[in-house]
Parts: sequence; C-alpha cells; structure tokens
Amino acid sequence: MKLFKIKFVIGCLILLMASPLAAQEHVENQHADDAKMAWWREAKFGMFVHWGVYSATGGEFRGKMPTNSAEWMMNKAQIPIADYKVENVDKFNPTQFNAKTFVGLAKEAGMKYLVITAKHHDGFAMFHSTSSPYNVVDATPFKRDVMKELAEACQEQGIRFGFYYSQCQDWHHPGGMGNGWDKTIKRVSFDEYVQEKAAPEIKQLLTEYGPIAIFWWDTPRDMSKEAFDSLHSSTNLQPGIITNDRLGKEYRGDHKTFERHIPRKGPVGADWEVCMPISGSWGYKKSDRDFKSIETLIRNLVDIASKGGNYLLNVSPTGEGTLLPQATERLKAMGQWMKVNSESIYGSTASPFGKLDWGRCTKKEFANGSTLYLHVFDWPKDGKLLVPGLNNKVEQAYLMDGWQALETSSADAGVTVSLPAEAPDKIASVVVVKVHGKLDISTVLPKPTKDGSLVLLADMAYLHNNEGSEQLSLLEGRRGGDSYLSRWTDAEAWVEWSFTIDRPGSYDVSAELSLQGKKSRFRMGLPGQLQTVEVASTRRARDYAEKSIGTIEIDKAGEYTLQIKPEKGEWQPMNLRKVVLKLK
Ligand code: FHN
Repeated sequence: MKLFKIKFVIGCLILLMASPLAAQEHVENQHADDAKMAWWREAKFGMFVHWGVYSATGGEFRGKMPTNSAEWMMNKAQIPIADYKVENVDKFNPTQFNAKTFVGLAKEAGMKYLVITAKHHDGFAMFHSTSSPYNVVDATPFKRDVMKELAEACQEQGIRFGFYYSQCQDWHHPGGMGNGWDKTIKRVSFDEYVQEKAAPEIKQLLTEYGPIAIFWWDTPRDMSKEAFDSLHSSTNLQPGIITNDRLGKEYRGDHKTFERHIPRKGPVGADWEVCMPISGSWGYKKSDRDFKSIETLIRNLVDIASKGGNYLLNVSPTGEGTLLPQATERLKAMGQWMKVNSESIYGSTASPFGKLDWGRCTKKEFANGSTLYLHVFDWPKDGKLLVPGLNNKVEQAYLMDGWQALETSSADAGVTVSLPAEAPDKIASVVVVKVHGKLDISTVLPKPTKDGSLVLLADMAYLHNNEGSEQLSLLEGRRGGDSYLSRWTDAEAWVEWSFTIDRPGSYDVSAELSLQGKKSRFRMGLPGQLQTVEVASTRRARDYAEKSIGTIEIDKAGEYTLQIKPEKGEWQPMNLRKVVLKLK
C-alpha cells in the first residue's frame, strides 16, 4: 500500500510536470476555456451509446427480466461474476455490427459527437484492455475492438469521439465498488482497483484510440485524493478534451449534466448537457417499449437549445450490434428536420425571452444585429405570431423552410409576424427574424383578463432553488398535461410569480394544490406582506383541490410579485399547479 502511494505521487508529479496546465486545470473554473468549448457549444447535439455484454441478452437473465435499465441487470438480478460470464460475456457476438454504418446514422441524425460506454459498472471493457483480460477481444467470441472501429469511423466521418467510463463502480474487479452480492470475490482495496485497472485503462483509452474529444465520468463516489488525481490527470493526455461533472464534487469538469429531464432554466454561466435514452433503458432491453415520439425528441432538442444546453441522446445497440428499427426511424426523422432547420440549432444560444406560449426561441448575436429563430410548436390559427416585448427594428423575416418572406408589424406588446395558413412542419416550424442592433426586449408580465382574474401557472413561477437539485422541481404532467411544482421537500426552496396589475383593489388568492398526509403551513403574499396560510391534506398526491389561500391588497397599478414560502417546521411538501388572483 505504501509503495502504491509513492508510485501514485511520482505518477502524478510526472503527469503534472508534463502538463503545466494540469495544476491550473485543478483550479475549478465553471467557465471552461472558451476555445476548448467552442466546438461543443456549436455542436449542441450528440449521440450517447450504451453497449455492453448486457446487450447480448437484452437485459434478460435466465428467462427473467431484472428491473431498472438493462446495463444494471447484473446488479438488480444479483448475478455472480461466473454466471454473468456464461450468460452474457460468452454470448456477446454482434456479427452485424458495422462501425461505418453506425456512425453514419449519427451523422444523418445531425449529431456532431458520439460518446460510448468503454466500461460500464459491470467492469467489462468494450475495448482491447491491456490491464484486464475481461474485455471484448480476449473474452468474447467476437474478438474485435469495437472502440477502435468506432474511433476510426468517427474520424473518417468528422464526428467527435468520446468515452464514457464508470470510474468507481466495477462489479468484476475485486477492488471495484458496487458488487455486494458475489461472495466469491476476494476483496482488495479500491486503490488497488484504480492502480491495476481504472487508471491504466483510462490511460490506454486516451493514448491508443486517436483524438478523444470527450471523457464522460459517471456515478462518482468518494475516493482518496491520489486516486482522484491519478484518474483526472490522465485527461491531460488529450489536449482540449472535455470532461463532465461526474468525476467527483472536487472536479466540476467542463459542463454540468442533467439526466432524463430537461431543467426548466439552464444553469447560469455554465455549459450543460441533458442526456436521456431514446427509449426507457440506456442499454438494449428486450422489454423496453418506451420509445419517445419523434415530436418529443425534436421538441426536446429545440427546448434544450432554447435554454442554452446540449442534447446527448442515447441509443442502445442490440446483441447483434444494430439498432432497433424504432431507434433508426427516430434518428432519421430528426435528421430530416435538421436538414431544413439545423441553422437554428448549431451554434445557437439561449432564448432572450421568458416563456413563449407558442414554442421556443434560439438566437445568434452579431456585431450589428441578431437573428432570432422562432420554433413554432403551436401554429397560430389567426396567422399572427406575437414575439412579446421585442423592441428592435426588424430587418427581415422569413420561413426557414423555403425562405418565404414574411410581413411584420411592431407595437408596444412586441413584434407580430404574419404567417401563412399552413405550418411548414407540424412538429416545429422555424420562423427567422433578423433584427437591427443589440437586442432590446421588454419583459412582458402576465396581467389579469377583463374579468379581473389572473392565472399564474406553475411553469410561470420562478423557483428559488438549487438549480438541478432533486428538491422542488417543475414537472410536466404525464403526456403533456399541466405542469406542476413537485418534490418540494426543501423548506428553504420557495417560488414567486411576477405580474402586472392595471386595476387596484382586493384580490382573492386561491391555489390548485395537492397535499398528502398532514396539513401544511406556508406564507403567501406580496414581498414584505406575507400572511401565514394553513392548508389541510387533500388525501393523496394526485388529489388536487382549489383552496382559498388569502387576499392581497393592490393599492395602485404596476408590476408585482407574489411569493409562496414554506413555514419551516410546519411545512409538508405539496404539489402546486397554479395560483389564481381574482379581483373582489
Ligand atoms: O448508473 C448509470 C446508468 O446506468 C447510466 O449509465 C446513466 C447515464 O447517464 N448514468 C448512471 C445513472 O445516473
């Protein structure tokens, strides 16, 4: 053990000396090097690939389908190493795999980078590991280094290539984390796993597979600083490599990761990416029918880009080495949409607007003007598309698909674009609006209708919360239902809505909420005039009810904010769909 530490320290020193930037890179810098991130920010859209020996049986083990995603089958079914070898490793022979075709599909979809599982939690190396015979060349009938083939195909087709590597969990190596079920394992220390396997494998991946653009860590766990440093320092072997935020909390990496869900707002001042499977499981799972619709996938790409993030969409090659037709069909359809509209995605930045009722916006800013890409999901029946609060002079407006010129008119409310009766694309039609000068946009706040009522929906609220944390999330109802505030477990988290009132008076406030269990107490009202409110249980989380929660006095027309803050100690998490103000 002592010898190991000495070796580590020497190893790290050599690497650190070899790369003067290494020490500097340790200095956490949320704003990664712009030059390094330029291609990634331009790319916006990548392919994630979960492929391993679990794919050989579609996640099934001896006729049973373990729960969770297929790549977790060894864990969920508590499969001993010996049995996993017989049932999965020995059967892995993807004879239909063709790297050129596979990468061509990513390219056809409009994806600019590809990240693939070199080693997942099961410890199996999908490359010709020189540190462990537990790999695709030495241990399977297939005997081919699929990572090498993919790396070459990506290089030939101009797709940036990266590896996913599960650095802590390893259910095969006796020092890896996570295998608590196989009692035949003769345990060694985690540091020995890092020294014998993880560190040398990562170094091999970063020196023998050509240019590696991305290294994607996963499921961080505590480990010694030496272990962290020996893993992290290997990334210096690929100048300009981009890493994510999952090596460990001391290493923020170059971008944040969100998984399976799209944040309501992108984290400010940071690069970020949403990864999600095209279906339900990351790895190929025979029973997985949960393919997202083409509409959902395209609108996800647009939604993420409109918030300033990247979309890493996962596919799951089968035991034959191909994708299911459902996946191929979706990738091709996304490619068709990108063929017409990719200008509105590649190199775009986040929308300058608040919530848009009809869709999303991305933008590109230049020295003397900006281009706005209006992604219209809901084509206005009256042919009038309002861009709320836009004060700039419009120089040009046209449909992305076919370049048909469009008329625009400006008013206090913003710019209205006159559209043809038919939307060019029923999923997302792009209207291009070029404006002069620096963007000048007024915040347009919701205001009461003629009858004096104002509906403040959950997705109009501003969440005071640790962005991306599990607490207090804005969730979309299933199948596109109403959004609602949920998982409000953190009594420190609170919400507020901003709005305009043109008629002073007393406004009754009600809320459509659900509360399971006991009563809950919170404070509600205008800033500095919060009143304590207590609501009784509605019995179950899915039982919503409209509850009166008080009255607020508005003494003059203007802009206001309504706040709801949990009463610490008396708070029970509730779900909230909307708040309604009604002039008395
Ligand atoms: O446990 C893994 C899971 O299998 C999958 O690889 C995802 C992809 O981001 N990461 C972990 C779960 O967060």
